Amino acid sequence: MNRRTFLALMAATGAAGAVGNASTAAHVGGEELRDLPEVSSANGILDYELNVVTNPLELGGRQVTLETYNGQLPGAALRIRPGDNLRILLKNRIVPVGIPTNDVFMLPYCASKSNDARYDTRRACLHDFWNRWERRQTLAQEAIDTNLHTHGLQVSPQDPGDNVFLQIGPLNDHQYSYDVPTDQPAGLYWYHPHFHTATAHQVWNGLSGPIIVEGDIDAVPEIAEMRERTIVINEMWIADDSAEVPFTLVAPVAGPVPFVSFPSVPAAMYVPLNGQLLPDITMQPGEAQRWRVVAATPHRSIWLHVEGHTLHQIGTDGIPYASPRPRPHIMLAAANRAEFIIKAGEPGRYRIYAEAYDQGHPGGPRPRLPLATLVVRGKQVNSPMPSTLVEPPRMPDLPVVRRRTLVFSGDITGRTGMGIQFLIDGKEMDHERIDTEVEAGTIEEWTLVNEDIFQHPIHIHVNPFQVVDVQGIPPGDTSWNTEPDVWWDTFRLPPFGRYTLRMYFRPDITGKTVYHCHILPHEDRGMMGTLLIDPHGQYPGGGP
Ligand SMILES: [Cu+2]
Repeated sequence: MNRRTFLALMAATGAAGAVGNASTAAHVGGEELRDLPEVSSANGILDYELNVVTNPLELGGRQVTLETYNGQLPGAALRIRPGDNLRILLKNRIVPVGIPTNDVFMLPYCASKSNDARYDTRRACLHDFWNRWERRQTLAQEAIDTNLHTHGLQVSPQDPGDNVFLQIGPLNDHQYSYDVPTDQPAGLYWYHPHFHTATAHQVWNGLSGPIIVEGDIDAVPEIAEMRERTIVINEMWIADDSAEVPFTLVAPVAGPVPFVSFPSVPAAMYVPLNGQLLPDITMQPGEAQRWRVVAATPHRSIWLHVEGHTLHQIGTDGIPYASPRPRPHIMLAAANRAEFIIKAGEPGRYRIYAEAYDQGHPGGPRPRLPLATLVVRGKQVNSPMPSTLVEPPRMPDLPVVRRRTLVFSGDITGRTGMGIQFLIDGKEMDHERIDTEVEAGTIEEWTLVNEDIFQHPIHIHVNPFQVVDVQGIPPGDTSWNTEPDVWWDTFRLPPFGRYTLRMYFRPDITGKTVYHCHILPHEDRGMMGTLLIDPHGQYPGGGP
């Protein structure tokens, strides 16, 4: 085993922090958690350029090559206020690496199908290749096309806003302009690529960054006094040999690296915080800090624990609470955010970790994963804790105009001949189709039914929702928050379970958008549907 493989294994198993030999693990663990670079709006405008560039980086002492925003892992924090105009010029400068050149041509594609009975003639194979090209499903397109999603911002899904149907090819630019509403709740949101079929690959590269909306909760006196940390948890799948994210199809397996690739590529999973493996987070005894955490993970649920400490949660998915809610641990499924106050106890070192968790993955429970160390030392202080926060958004007092049922299912056996599939109402994503049509200014209740063994964290764009009923939580699983007044933009479906959500489609935002599983390999393999929000009085509009 060479040193790099050893480090990768240590990172993958999360054991790096336990390695005592400093010369082996000099760069893994023990650095103080850094603050991300920030850019802030001024006079109601934040104008920023995001270059999606492929460049070398160091991760845990290892040289890797990643797709990044402006060369950073993760991207800079964008700090805005309700009512701002957020302008982002996205420039696609991805250089496809790690992809054998002949993979982009169709003859090798067909040669690789020579044992497949469905491709008995060259013509059938070329036809299939053309269909995949048109459906934007080839490896080449996964490599080089991108776009941007502002996750959780209640902004228009129409150009020049949060249009996730855009396909921004190599060397192309797109000017986004998001009008953030004046009633956007103050909290943590995030940005990441959303080009269907490419999303998992790009987020495995670590392409992500936080969006902080400042507002009323920042004026709570005790909170205004606190040291604030924004923590982005990435989950990165990096090949041993190339030190890049592999360009391959994946299937779920057991072990710390929960995927196998076709063709098989030995790889490791890294779960850095703000780009650092196993950093230290230092606090004084009795000091309270405000932590904002985003699970920018394409797959893993982060069941966050801080040894010996209570997490006083003040918001979920960017939306603040009326008062802090003390919790022994907080579950962050892929894409969830949690904001909480942590008050340091006695001097010492405390483990920060994702507890082992069974998220329905066919490879079995995900093992416990060390994330960081809380280091409490220095002069004793006694930071005051707030007892009340802000007035949270309220569900309008309107009748439920429509109830719907959506069925989520999966097939990893390949028995349908279509490979691994993840479906909603029996269908794969088709961006030309309208799956669900609603009217702005109304309230609906959707019951999401899971016919699959996976948990599926379902994200709905534009409008947050409340969960009124959950069925099928696995016995003894204490990770679920079913408080009916919490607002979510992403909520997990239990395996073979269901939940009912209530959603208000805000009247001022219309257009075509999506809902999907935020386990990104599931999304890329079809588990996404389109949502058309019609203007008030024009329902049903019929068609795109
Ligand atoms: Cu899923």
